[in-house]
Parts: sequence; structure tokens; C-alpha cells
Amino acid sequence: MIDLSITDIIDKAKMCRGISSDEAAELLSVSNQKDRSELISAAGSVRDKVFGNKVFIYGFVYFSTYCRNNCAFCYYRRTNDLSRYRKTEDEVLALSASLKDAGINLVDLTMGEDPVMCAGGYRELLGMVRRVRDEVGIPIMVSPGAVPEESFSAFRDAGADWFACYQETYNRDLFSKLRLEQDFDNRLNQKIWAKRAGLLTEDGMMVGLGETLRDRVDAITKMGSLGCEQIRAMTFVPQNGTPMEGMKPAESDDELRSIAVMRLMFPDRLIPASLDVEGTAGLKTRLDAGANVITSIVPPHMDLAGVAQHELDIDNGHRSVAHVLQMLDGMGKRVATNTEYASLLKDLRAWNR
Ligand code: SAM
Ligand code: MD0
Ligand code: SF4
Repeated sequence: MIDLSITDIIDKAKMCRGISSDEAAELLSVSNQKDRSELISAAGSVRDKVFGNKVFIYGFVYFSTYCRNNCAFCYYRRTNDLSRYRKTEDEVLALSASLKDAGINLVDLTMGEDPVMCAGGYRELLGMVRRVRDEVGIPIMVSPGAVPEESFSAFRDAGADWFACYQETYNRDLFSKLRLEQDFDNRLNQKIWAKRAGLLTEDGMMVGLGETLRDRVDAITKMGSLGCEQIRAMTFVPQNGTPMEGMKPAESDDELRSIAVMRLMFPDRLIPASLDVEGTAGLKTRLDAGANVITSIVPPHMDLAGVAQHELDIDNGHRSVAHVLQMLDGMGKRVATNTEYASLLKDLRAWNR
């Protein structure tokens, strides 16, 4: 039982020392306008205290949309009949170089669990990472899905800084309905094995797919307690051709409250505002809620897809670096320099949670 009022919890949270899971549950359930704006503004001010007006920007390169898995929520699940692509190593190199030139802090090399990329102990992917490190020289995140324990040090040695793998939910029963034929513990271990190999890690939860408020509290608490340096929430977007296509699209409000609560619970973590849910129309609300990384920036006319929104705002150039920079100008935020990002990575590694 807690006897603190919402205002008391928020006042405590503003001291940047975190909040308990029970307090998080109280904050996630705020519904009246006054409490909601107090929550959002507290999260924004905690983020500003820790990170100033800097935000980090990540380029998204979804280089292969082939996948051997069949996640119920995903457009790219193997049984969905669609035209897929796999970029060549040279194409990925050129994309990474142009993102770096445009001022991006990190490139996120993401794939479906493409059998070609997984073959031979991830030979092709490792070669790609090595070349991006050696020939482009930009911080790298890999998002290859679930990989065997022995592969993590190879990713680190090839030059990856980050390993991203989202649990989606910490409710095992719900997990089994979403990530069909996949093992909960194996996916959880990805974060543990990646950390052990010296990689920084990102975990994530999905919002709006039937989870309870307690499930959300649990996911936030666990993602943070695992020590993941970057944690995210993304609203589920129903996809054509999937078993979940008929679900009603959720409003972004639960995601925004989740972002705010993540910020108050774990003040010094990186928290994305993903352009992959509502496009650039959803950028400001996510930054206002305490996010400090912009992800899913995608260059136009390169035949690159998003994940949750495969087309939205890509070919009209709204997800380009230039457009995002322009938007930030009007929001009193600035992009971190590459030197600042490098120094953040150094600090994150030293914390070694
Ligand atoms: N294939 C790898 C994997 O599953 O880990 C990496 C890429 S996967 C496409 C990246 C993430 O996108 C998923 O973990 C999930 O959180 C998110 N995602 C996929 N489909 C989504 C949808 N329909 N709505 C919201 N998020 C989605
Ligand atoms: C994003 N579409 O950042 C990307 C993706 C994978 N590491 C990230 C979900 O929103
Ligand atoms: Fe494949 Fe990832 Fe989509 Fe699951 S979420 S079907 S692993 S691309």
C-alpha cells in the first residue's frame, strides 16, 4: 500500500533518484489532465537535469526483411506473403557513410532473422559490421534477433557497440502468444550474454497488445533492473496479413506514460522516441515525455523499410536527418556531437551496472 499522493510521488521523482514499482504503477494509471501533465513535465525536467538539451540521433538501416520467425504482431513474419529485400554489404556501407556525413550519432543495423545472414555463425553480418567500423567509423548497434551465446564476443570484436533485443513483455504467457515458437529465457539471456561480452544493451516493451498495467510496470522494472543502458516502449501497430491485423490500434497515451515513468524510474538511461510508430507527428510528444534519443531515422528513396510503419514518412523525406534536425530546432533541443556521443558510450561502459 502506498499513501503518497501523485504529487508527492512526482516531487520525489524530480530528485532524480528513481521511484519504486508501486509508485510507477500509480503514475502509469494517472488519468486526469492535471496529474498527466505533472507526470509528463516531471519526466521532461528529469531528462533535462541529466542530459541538458542534448538529444542523440540514430539512423535505422533495416538491411534484410527476410525472417525465419513468425511473430504474431510483425509484418515481416515468415508466413506473410510480401516482397522482401536484402541489401548488399556495399549498399549498407554507403548508407552508413551517408548517415554519418549527415550528422547521425549511431547506425542501427537491423534484420529479420534472415537465414542467409545467420549462416556460418553470422559470417556475413560480422563482415558487414567490421567494414562499417573500419571504413565508416560510426558507432554501431546490431539488431539481429536472438543469437547463440557464443556469438556475442564476435559481434563485440567486429566492432558493434550495442546489441538490441526487445523482450516485448515480461509476462511469459503473453510472450508465448506473440513470439510464437520462441523461448522466453533465451530472449532474456540475450541481454545478459551481450553485457557479459562487453556490449551495451537495449531492451524494449510493446504497449497496446493486451497487456495489463501491472505487466507494463513489470516490464519497465525488469528492463531497468537488467541494467540495459537503453530501454524503450513502442505502441503496437496492427499489420496486414498477420493474426493481429484486426486489433484496434491503440492511442499513444499509454506509450507516453510508459516513457515518462521509465525516465522517472531510471533517470540516466537512454530512452528512444521512435519515428516508427506515428512518424514525425509523434516526435514532440515523445520528447516531451522524457525521451532523449530519436530512432528510426530513415533516408528517403533508398528502398528501406521501417518495422512498425514500413512506409510512413519515409519517401516524403520526413524521416530524413535534415528534416529531423529542422524539427529539433523549433523544440529547443540540439543534437549531440559525435564527440559527446563517444564520451557518453565511454561513461556507459564504465558504469558497468
Ligand atoms: N528481427 C529482430 C527481432 O525481432 O529482434 C530485430 C528487428 S524487429 C523487426 C524490431 C522490433 O520491432 C521488435 O522487437 C518489436 O518490438 C518491434 N515491432 C515489430 N513489429 C511491430 C509492430 N507491429 N508494432 C510495434 N512494434 C513492432
Ligand atoms: C526503431 N524501427 O528504432 C526501429 C526498430 C530496432 N533496433 C529498432 C524497432 O523504431
Ligand atoms: Fe522476425 Fe523480428 Fe518480425 Fe519477429 S519481430 S517476425 S523476429 S523480424
